[in-house]
Amino acid sequence: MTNNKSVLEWIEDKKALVNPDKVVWIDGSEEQLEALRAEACATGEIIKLNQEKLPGCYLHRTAVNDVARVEHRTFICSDKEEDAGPTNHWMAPADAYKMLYDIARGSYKGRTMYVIPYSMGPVGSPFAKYGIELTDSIYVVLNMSIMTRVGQNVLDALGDSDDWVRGLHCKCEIDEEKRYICHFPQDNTIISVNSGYGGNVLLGKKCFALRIASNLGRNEGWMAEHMLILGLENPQGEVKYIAAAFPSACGKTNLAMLIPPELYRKKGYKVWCVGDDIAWMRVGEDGRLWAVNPENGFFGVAPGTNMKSNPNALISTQKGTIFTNVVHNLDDNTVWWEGLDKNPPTNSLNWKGEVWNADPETKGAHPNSRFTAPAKNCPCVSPEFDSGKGVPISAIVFGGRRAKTAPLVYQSRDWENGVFVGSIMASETTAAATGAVGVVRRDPMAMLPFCGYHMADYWAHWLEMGKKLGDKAPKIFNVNWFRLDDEGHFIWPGFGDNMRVLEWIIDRCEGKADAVETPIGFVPKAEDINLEELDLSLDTLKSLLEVDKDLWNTEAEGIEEFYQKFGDKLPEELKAQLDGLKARLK
Ligand code: OXD
Ligand code: MN
Repeated sequence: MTNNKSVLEWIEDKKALVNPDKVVWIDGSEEQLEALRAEACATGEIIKLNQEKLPGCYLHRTAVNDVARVEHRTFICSDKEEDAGPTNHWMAPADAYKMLYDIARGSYKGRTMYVIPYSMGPVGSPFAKYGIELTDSIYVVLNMSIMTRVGQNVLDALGDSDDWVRGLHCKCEIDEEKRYICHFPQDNTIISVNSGYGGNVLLGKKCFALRIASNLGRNEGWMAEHMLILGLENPQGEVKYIAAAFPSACGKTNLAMLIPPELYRKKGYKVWCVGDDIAWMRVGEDGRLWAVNPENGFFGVAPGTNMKSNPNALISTQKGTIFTNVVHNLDDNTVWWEGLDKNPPTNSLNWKGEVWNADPETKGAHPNSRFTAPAKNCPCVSPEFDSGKGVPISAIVFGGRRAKTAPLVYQSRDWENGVFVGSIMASETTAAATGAVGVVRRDPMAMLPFCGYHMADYWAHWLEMGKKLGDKAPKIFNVNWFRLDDEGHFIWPGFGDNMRVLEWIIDRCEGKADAVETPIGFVPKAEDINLEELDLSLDTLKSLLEVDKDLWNTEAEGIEEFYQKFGDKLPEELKAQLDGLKARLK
């Protein structure tokens, strides 16, 4: 399929290491994928679901010890430990290669090596980056074929180039004690052993599109971010794009596929989903920041997804989807998960494949059970989804889950202050849900587990990007949908009503809305957030926009303590931002 020497030599080398019975190149054709699905059904690796109700859909169960990403076994193997920074695990490259090769050696014996050429980003786009993943798992092949663009056209676009990311995945024995997800930024290489779970083995996603790509972006002058991208269309048909970063479990997929409240829909507002997890962003010829979603599908959390919380996500899963670790409804050969509806199937198997029958004492689906769905299935997928030139970003939005401290929305003073706002992003642990203020976990730009180099250098890169963008830089905001009242109830309705906040954000970008200056930035005048057809008083909204100086003084102490981790590497600009905040809080 290719004459590319760097590709052929690397594959020969890895073949000699893992010793497969045969090698199969994935060409991206439907015939080949269909044959692989049949083979995986025959071995029980996947289960074909009811093809009338769920055409093209399958169910897979992982090993019970292999159900989530493993941050404590994820390593950045840069030459110098200092380059991985205090927020990553590090291993010396030579030691890591030796250990991984010892684990991988001979592990494909009796198995097939699948060679997956894939593209992150539309093939041929200036944003696109190519990779090859070797795997001994058909499940990985089928998932990669949904999540990325796979096949011959990728090799054609790559040509003779050596500029591609090497990925080796070996299932081995799924031994937790020997599970490693290692990244070698200096070699553009990823090696993953002893796992079969999505986030650890679909190497295009977190491993390439964030950890390796954040390094590429730093070296090449662009940004790889853990962000959704959405387009907001107004009644005049103009679309403005927003990129937003939230830590896991803060509703990124829901916001990316938001359905505006009826009053907005009637006026002609629409939201378009460009991506729900990752954004690659570059300065365009016009000086603005342009973004693509490098992925081609959604790897979403199933529990809680339903026709109310996110109809667009649920509809996306109704064809061509792989479900992992959900309930198998044996009555009609479909799937179920907690929060889908109120009718758990009484004749069913749980995520482990054990008889479950809607047992109220145990969960049927794993809390991290997933769907892998093609982006094209999404009813609100952006017409620009496949655009090689990307979409221009007007606003960057950070957010987290805070019971009290952060207001519903505020705008940073400028780019530099916005980088500060991103760097101090935090969420509270679930204790917050019961009313107590939970433990604060800092997750700068939602990149804590995904930044492939020293976090302080990453902030310096953000500051550098701001200099390049100058007055064309997107405006930077922070939102918090999760303020609680004294009884521990959410005050803001969230979901589709978040549209009301997005509207203010876009109005601010266009100079159409006023704001009130506070020590942390600019908050809306309460009257400027549209509360029509919403059961929320102006006074309540005012309380949501309050900035409490005592809480922020405590917050400033927490930030100072967090910043100490980064020592001398912390950019002066951020130190100055913290000092500025403290002075304004006096
Ligand atoms: C994800 C995550 O799976 O951020 O996207 O954990
Ligand atoms: Mn994510």
